[in-house]
Amino acid sequence: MNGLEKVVYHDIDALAVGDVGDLYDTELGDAPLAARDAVTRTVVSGFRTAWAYAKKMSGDPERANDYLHRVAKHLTYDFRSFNAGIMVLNLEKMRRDDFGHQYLPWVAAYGINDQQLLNCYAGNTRVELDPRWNSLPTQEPVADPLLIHWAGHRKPWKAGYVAWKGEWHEAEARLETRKSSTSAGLETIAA
Ligand SMILES: [Mn+2]
Repeated sequence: MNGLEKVVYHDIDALAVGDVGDLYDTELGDAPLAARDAVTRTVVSGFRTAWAYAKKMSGDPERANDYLHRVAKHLTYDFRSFNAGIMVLNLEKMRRDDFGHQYLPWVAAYGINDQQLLNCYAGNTRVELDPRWNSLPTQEPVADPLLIHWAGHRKPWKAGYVAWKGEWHEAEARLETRKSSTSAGLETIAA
């Protein structure tokens, strides 16, 4: 073994309300990662999203062509896209696939983002994560979340309504209490 075998990736616009240790325990088998299905209609089909990215490269048709060929060569069939905000990554598998050399350069070569790269890499070989581990209150009705992820432009720390905002503020308040008790503790040590 060479370093960590797996890791939980967690966006900063998200709040764990369940035990992330349970998320870490997700069985990955030989899949490169676990993530949940995309919800937003425009990114549900992996191939459709790849075409949308290629369209953005229309000023450079050679680059767009190269990108689409790479995707089609790597993934035989269309696949359901996933949201890359919360993932369990199989680092052992990604090292074996030489992800850093074989796939990461696609970001610079084609101007795609992390989510698009990981979708092109994993295709339909990912493990499906319980959507409650990546509940998306800006995109779907949410009940019983384990991890709340405010994807998109509406954020709980900004003005204006967004569902489950109260949970964010409660967590913020808990953090403030912890901060003040920690500094009080440090003062006691200093004294
Ligand atoms: Mn996010």
